[in-house]
Amino acid sequence: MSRKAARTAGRRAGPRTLTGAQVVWECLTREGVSHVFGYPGGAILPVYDAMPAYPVHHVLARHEQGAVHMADGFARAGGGVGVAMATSGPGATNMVTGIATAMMDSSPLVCITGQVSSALIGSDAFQETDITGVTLPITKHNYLVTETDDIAPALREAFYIARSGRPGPVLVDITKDAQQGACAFDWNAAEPTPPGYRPDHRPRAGDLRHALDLINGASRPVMLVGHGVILAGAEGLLKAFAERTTIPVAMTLLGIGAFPGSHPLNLGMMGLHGEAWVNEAVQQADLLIALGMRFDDRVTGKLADFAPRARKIHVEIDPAELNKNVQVDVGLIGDVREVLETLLPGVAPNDHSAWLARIEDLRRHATARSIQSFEDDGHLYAAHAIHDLWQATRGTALVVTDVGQHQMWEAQYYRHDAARSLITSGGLGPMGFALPAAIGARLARPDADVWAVVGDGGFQMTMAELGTMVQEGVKVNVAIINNGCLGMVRQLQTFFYGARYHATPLVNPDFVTLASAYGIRGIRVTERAGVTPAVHEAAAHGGPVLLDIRVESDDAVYPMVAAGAGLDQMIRRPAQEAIR
Ligand SMILES: Cc1cc2nc3c(=O)[nH]c(=O)nc-3n(C[C@H](O)[C@H](O)[C@H](O)COP(=O)(O)OP(=O)(O)OC[C@H]3O[C@@H](n4cnc5c(N)ncnc54)[C@H](O)[C@@H]3O)c2cc1C
Ligand SMILES: Cc1ncc(C[n+]2csc(CCOP(=O)(O)OP(=O)(O)O)c2C)c(N)n1
Ligand SMILES: [Mg+2]
Repeated sequence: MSRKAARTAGRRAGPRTLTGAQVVWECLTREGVSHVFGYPGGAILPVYDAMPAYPVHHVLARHEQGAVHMADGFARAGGGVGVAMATSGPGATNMVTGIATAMMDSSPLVCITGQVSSALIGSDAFQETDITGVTLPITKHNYLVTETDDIAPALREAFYIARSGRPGPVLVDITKDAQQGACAFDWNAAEPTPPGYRPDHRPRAGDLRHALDLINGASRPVMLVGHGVILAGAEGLLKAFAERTTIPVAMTLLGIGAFPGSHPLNLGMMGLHGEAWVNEAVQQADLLIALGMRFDDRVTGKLADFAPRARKIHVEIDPAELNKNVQVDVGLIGDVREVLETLLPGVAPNDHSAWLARIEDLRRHATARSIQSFEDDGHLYAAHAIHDLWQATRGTALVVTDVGQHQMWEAQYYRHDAARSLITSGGLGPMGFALPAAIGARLARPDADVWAVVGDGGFQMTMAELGTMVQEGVKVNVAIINNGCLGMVRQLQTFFYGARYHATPLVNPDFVTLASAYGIRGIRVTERAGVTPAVHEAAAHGGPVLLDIRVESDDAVYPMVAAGAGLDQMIRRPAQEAIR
């Protein structure tokens, strides 16, 4: 069915008789879904069989984990809801890592699984897994649908819940007999009315006044900006707020891009691998204004020592996050965009030049220890490779990272000016995220220059998705930061386990040859001078390009706050002489 025909069908009055499988696609079409990422099997086959009549493009992943990460990357890049689909049993259980990833990072997904027929439920039938039971703690909500009539209400509610309030993944498990049955399809009657679910919160007037008093009276304020600002689309308001108040902005890993990286008020990333001056500023601040971030333990370090001199304001859409980790003076429950809109007229233009000068001093001091200021000693360091990738792409790429050292170096050395230009898994941090999430991101934003920056370990967890990339004709460039080891874990062994490197060295395949097996151009880079030309070659090439960037393995991400230490007790990079 063409898009036009589908729209006409949508306007047709009165209920029509459809199979459950057709209802699934009707609902997806009416929800505006353009792509579904999935993998078929017996229990979901009625749905797949009905698919061709609908204007939705199905992307066949190579593994259901990949399908969910693709849907997640699609949602994070494009701002809509990502949709993934799988069969019962192993198909559904393979989705678990992807669903948990989306849950931890508040990413809106609808995952649809087939289930054995309702008469067989509980009989240990072939490929029967209680997936609603399995995913109960890792979904925002889930449904087991055993009646054809219930499919449309469940799916409409699933989309509503996934995208409203604090976004998150919702799973809809549909038995095979419900897919095969028939019902009178009535879109309007399926309007979502989930009982007890109230995602619309507004802060109290008294709390707003209190917040304004604190903001207007602070002399060493810092804004802590998180993913919620991007989810709310509040970047413009944040910039106006920061510029009017001249309050500097620190970002969480997932908040990167919410405020332009090149803006003079941008401090950079805070946290256990945050920049030294940012953590020091947080610790010295007299006011923290936390916007759409959840005080993750990677951000706070030892809670008892966190920002001891600061009053704290927390703007947050989920009441459960308020005073969960950090006790605050003022909690403003609501959408950060609406809250900033309300606060903006009441904030006084301010001059914090003395405070900004003090932070600038901290920054100058820390920069002397940055690897960027070290002269080239013939080794290729990951930080240099990422810095050069940033320069060669003029900072305009949409970068999707995996998990590990390269992820932290990307956050430190690739400067992001736009929201949704860095996609990374923060809360769960599953290796294998980058390649499939980058495929989803590129499908959501076909004009973006998408780069997957991935470790040699994580790449091998989902590298089969190169097949999806080729089958779909998707141009994602891949930069493998190849240090020959599980770098982030090796780093822990270096510092805390007497440099006993058990189970962290990797024997890798020849990634360039591997790429060629998929018909993908591969380029090996072994010295710093090779990075920029390789990035330019990738940009000029019509299809995807894979760079195997061989970097120094004996390196660590600095600064580093050890587990249980305060945010200002950072292990710093030794001076250049010391590492020679
Ligand atoms: C190896 C590794 C190292 C890491 N090191 C660091 C580090 O050094 N520094 C760091 O910052 N992170 C680090 N992380 C990431 C960290 O674990 C967390 O994922 C991250 O700090 C969470 O950022 P966040 O709170 O902004 O985003 P999320 O976890 O996505 O939380 C967003 C918050 O915003 C709220 N929200 C959503 N929508 C709205 C809205 N419309 N209005 C208001 N509120 C809203 C949500 O309810 C939620 O509380 C690391 C991760 C890994 C894997
Ligand atoms: C699925 C999964 N297993 C284990 C880990 C623990 N872990 C975190 S980082 C890391 C090493 C990653 O190595 P690599 O992908 O090569 O990246 P590097 O740190 O070397 O840049 C490991 C094993 C994880 N995050 N995810
Ligand atoms: Mg590695």
